[in-house]
Amino acid sequence: MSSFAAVDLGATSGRVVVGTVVDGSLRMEPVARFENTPVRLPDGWHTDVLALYAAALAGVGRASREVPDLESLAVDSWAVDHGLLRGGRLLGNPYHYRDDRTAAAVEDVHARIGAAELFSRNGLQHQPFNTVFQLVASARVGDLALADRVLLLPDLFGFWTTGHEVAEITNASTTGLLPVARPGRADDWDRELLATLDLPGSVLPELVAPGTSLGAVRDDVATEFGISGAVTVTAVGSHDTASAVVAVPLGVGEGAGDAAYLSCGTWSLIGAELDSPVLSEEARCAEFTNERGVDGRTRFLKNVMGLWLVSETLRTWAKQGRPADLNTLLEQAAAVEGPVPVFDVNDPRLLAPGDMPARIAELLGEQGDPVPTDPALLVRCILQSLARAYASALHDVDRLTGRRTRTLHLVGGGARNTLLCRLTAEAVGIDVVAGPVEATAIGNLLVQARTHGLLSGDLEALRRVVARSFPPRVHRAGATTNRG
Ligand code: LFR
Repeated sequence: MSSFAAVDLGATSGRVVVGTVVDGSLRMEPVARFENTPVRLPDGWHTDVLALYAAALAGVGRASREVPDLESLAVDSWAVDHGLLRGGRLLGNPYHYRDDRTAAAVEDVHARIGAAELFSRNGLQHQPFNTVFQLVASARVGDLALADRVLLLPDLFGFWTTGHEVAEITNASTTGLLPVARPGRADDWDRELLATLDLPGSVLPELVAPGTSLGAVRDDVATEFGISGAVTVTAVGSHDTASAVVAVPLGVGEGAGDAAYLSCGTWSLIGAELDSPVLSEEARCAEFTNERGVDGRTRFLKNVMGLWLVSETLRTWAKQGRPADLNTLLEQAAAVEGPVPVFDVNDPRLLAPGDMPARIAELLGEQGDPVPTDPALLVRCILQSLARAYASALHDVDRLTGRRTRTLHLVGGGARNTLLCRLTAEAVGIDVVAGPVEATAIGNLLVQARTHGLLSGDLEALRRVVARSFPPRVHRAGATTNRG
């Protein structure tokens, strides 16, 4: 019975999860969990990629010893971040996307190509951290000229473990340097855009689709981490959101066009799965993105700031010597009665690491609202503000696509947050179907299992496996029930 290891790198932690298909259901077992803490150096915020690699591979080694028939591993992570390499050597610790070094690069890029034209080429929501801006920032300080290769983080792991340099296409679509999908046109990097921005196209590797086998784990890696020599590395939807969307039970028991998703973790990605991108001026102005999904689908969605607002608030309190327990706060926040002030969670001032309560207080102050001093009240204010943003984004999804959403699937860590699910159901006014919590790891495992012949069929077939294996919890505006 073959097993697969998903290495899922998240904003605050990474994990290795082993999955097996038994009687058409997916069984999962966590084997390792490790911290991911961005490190602030004098030149900015960085990801400690070597620590992540060592912890992830140690986890795969453990899986390989405990599960003798481990067939493959696959890595997914957050998007846009990358390593610069020369002659196969990593040139430095990758910057973290929350670092604000790209401000001047955004201006440089827009001086050469207007925001509307950029959107018409790459279909992406403007984010100052999109790889295109990061690369221009690296070029400005001379770093890019030292590199002969740029690898997004999961592809960097793929290179270190197999020796093959590729760019998996779902994650490549978040760089800003890949043209939107057009029927009948082969996929390639946007060479014209690269030339316009004076970026060397030669640093970008060959594109591969999810479901491509990258080959066996290198002997030296297998020996170092105690991984069986038979284990291979598979490219899946290596953008975590792409893998999460695979595991949304969309269209199971409902009309395909009736459902939207909210992948809710550090970020909240809310949108619909479409056959082709929406490139209207309205979509650009509403800050929607068209990212590539697995099997050529389009992830039409909006990035909403997400539970980062809560985690960074807790981190701030801990640094100030006032640590708080999230579960207790959520219980207290659920009991809050009466009106709570709300703020714009998408305000760019909330993006960078730092004192989150102070920045929220500033936003509330600007609109003349009282600033909650009680921690539980602040948490309630954040969750209610998120729910309002979800309702507005979902309204835009319908407006921009001409669909009418009747069910919202909420997957990821946020599905565990009953208060958030309830507030979301109240704000959007339709059923919120919560789960699976581990959607990203599940999507990663399902694509591996399909690549290696344990499952077959389209995404709908994979989603039926999800629905069978992980019954969701339904939140209605006034009540919560278990389904399945
Ligand atoms: C979610 C995510 C989002 C991306 C953000 C930054 O984890 O991948 O999709 O916009 O992180 O990379």
